[in-house]
Amino acid sequence: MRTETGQVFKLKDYRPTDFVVERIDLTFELDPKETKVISRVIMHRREGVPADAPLVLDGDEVSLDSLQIDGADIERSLYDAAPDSLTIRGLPASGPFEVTVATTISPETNTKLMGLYRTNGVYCTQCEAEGFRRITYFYDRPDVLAVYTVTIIASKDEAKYLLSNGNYLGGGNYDEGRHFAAWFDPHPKPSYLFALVAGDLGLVEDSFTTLSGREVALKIYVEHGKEGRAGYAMDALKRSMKWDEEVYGCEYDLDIFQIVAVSDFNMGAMENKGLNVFNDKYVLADPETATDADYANIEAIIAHEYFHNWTGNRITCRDWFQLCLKEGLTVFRDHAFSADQRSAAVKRIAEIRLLKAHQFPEDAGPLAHPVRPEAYREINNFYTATVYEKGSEVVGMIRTILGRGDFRKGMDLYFQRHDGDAATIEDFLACFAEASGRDLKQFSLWYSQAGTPSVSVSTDWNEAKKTFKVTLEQSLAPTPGQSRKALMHIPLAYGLILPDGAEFDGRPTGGEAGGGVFQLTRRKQTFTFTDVPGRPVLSINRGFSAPVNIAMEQSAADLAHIARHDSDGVARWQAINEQATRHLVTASRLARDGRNLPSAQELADILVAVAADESLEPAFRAQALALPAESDIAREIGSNIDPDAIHTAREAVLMEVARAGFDLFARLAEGAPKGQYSPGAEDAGKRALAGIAMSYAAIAEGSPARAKAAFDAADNMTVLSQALQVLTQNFPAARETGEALDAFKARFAGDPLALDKWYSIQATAPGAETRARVEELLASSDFDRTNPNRVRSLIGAFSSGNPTGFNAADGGGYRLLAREVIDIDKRNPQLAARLLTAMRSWRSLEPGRQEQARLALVSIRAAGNLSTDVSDIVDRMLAG
Ligand code: B3K
Ligand code: ZN
Repeated sequence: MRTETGQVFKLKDYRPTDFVVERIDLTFELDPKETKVISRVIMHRREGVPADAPLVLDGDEVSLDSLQIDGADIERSLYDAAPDSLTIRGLPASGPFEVTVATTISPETNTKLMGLYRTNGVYCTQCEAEGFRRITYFYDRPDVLAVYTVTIIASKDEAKYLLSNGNYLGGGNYDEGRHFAAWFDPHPKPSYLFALVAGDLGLVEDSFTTLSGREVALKIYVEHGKEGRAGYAMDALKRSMKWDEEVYGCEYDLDIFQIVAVSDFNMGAMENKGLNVFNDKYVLADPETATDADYANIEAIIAHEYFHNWTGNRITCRDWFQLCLKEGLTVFRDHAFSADQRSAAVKRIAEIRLLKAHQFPEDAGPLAHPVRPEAYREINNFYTATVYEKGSEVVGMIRTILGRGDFRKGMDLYFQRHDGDAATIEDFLACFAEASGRDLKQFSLWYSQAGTPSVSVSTDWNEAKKTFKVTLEQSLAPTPGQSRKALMHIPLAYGLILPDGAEFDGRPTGGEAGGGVFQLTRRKQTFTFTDVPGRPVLSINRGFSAPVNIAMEQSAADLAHIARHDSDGVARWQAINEQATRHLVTASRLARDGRNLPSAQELADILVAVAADESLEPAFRAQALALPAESDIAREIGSNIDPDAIHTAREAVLMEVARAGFDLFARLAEGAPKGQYSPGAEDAGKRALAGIAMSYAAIAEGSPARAKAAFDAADNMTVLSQALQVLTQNFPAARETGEALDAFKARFAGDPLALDKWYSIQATAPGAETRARVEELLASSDFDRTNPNRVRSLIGAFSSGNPTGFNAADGGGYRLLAREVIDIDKRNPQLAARLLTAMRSWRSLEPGRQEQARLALVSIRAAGNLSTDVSDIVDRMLAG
């Protein structure tokens, strides 16, 4: 294990390398235990660097076999080889030279899934962020761009396909039973984009003709027998390629684009140049095994990785502090793609839900960090909702401030000016400032200040003068390492909805507010509208134009007015969701204090009316019916949280809504499309509405019969897993008899991805008893602890998707997670650290649970021998 040194890397310490890499040739002789890697690097000393400065390359658990300079063995006194670095002295003061480094690595015993490893007999790499240094000694940092040639030699039986980045050069027989292949990638790239895959795989092929007529071969490699499940991914890839040409003018730039699906992968996927490697969960789909949500994820992630070709690969990051430069921007692009392919409003609602569920708690707790962090101990811990999701929101705000035209000009300038660069956030912002003539200095604080700003909103209607005033006041609470905050530039989209439902279109005085957006730049600003014909209702932060918390006393009648009349579908949902949240927060507080719960009749009426409104698209109605999750309610309450009280309150509301709309729900539950399954948004929306209606109807009936019937009749995974979920989570008796669970398990015994759902559904059954079931599943012989998807499906689902089970008052859930994190950390630190972040909001729990959580965290720290990944998370969570 890499020793934890406590070393902190800082943005302000950035400096370029002493040597400039020109090109690299890699040769791999693959072997499960002893893979030989030869790296030949041509480089030269950077101008101005002292002639005695040594070359220091990165390594991680690598050992050196031999080292040559310009083909000659180097004197022993001129280099030091440690597992984590290679230092070479006496290199030429000027002119190019060649460094040849030979290392041996063991893919089979590489359980961290970083560098070169084996999954299901397939050799595969993951190099972002710092995995390349586990293959050979190199300048493993994103600002070192080089042209790569790669030769792979392997046994023909073991590895039919030998793949790397770029275009195929050629290959053939090598020696007894072995063959080789060579690849050349003409686009200079950093080492984190290097990839190699070798194995016996099934292949699905297609092609795409680019805007300028270039024919690109498209290849998706999957496990044998799963070729039939790659069709949707291929289709999503072609749509992505076309979309990027149409919307951004970005064309693909190699002769071939390849995707490999593997079953052991630490994250979703990886955008290696021309050779994306995917968690097979985000490639494989057919109606029988994948849900509508799986299809939507596949579409989004295929697009995301493909879009990285321009935002990430052609223009990469200068250093890892700039991670959001590629991630936030690429998420922004994949969101826009999905919005275009599906319903934009429904897509945006899902994004808002996700942002609030994952990013807001991160920003409010001990792991809060700016979108562009300024320091890290372990970069892998910064692939966060803040960098990705908030990073995307920040790009969205640039578009809101500039308008679509200037935004596009800024993007064009960015592509044109920085193609081939390792760029920074400053470079990015400068393009928009130049293209629009706007000063984005204050706006740039979104990149450096952590925390979710709050905006308090008050309004004042003067009936006599027909004026309407909107006063906005911003604040931002301290976050770790940032006690004082500067004022932000917050673009808040708004609308004034008149009594008759029409929108008032006059402009206010008091600040910039063009295009229906208040530009809040001072602490407090009042915008005054005149000649308003009647008392308007303010719809604020429409479409969630800024990732902020809005504090506003808005009456239920006003929210209902927005929900009915707002021209923006997202704003209508926001108003409905706000009403539901308010009610649930109040009810949860009362439940915590042991008081009677308030009637939810008013809320139920609103939800039932929306559900019944056939002028609205089914997917929207489904979103409106989905009450805020228990974790959403906890986030809104913010402190002294009692998950059991929240659960009780929410269950009571579910029951009231279910009873209020029973007849409607029973009818809607039958509304799933019949016949041939289509994963498209329209049918998916109908299934979503039918699914949630079925769960309400079953709740109202208090009987599992309806869900069991749905389970038995299901002809696709969306309906099947939804039914199993209702049975298992709402009807403990059905869970105990295990009839449906057993049937599901037997049916999908040979299908790990489908079986993951079986684990998750059980792990998220509410109540303290679930922990015992999780322990049982953990102990069963078919639970594979080395497969990240499986681990996440059980331990991850339990700890981040089961508020009452995981937060059981006796602290048993925390102890379970601590024990597993300590164990997993020995093999796969990244996975362990990620699981542990489930506890990031521990300080907002009521005192008893808080103490149990603290003890569990302390026990992890006390375990010793932790990876940098886990100790960084645990230390930050306990700090302060
Ligand atoms: N860039 C990769 C993530 C790499 C994570 C490294 N710990 C996937 C993506 O965001 O597209
Ligand atoms: Zn990405």
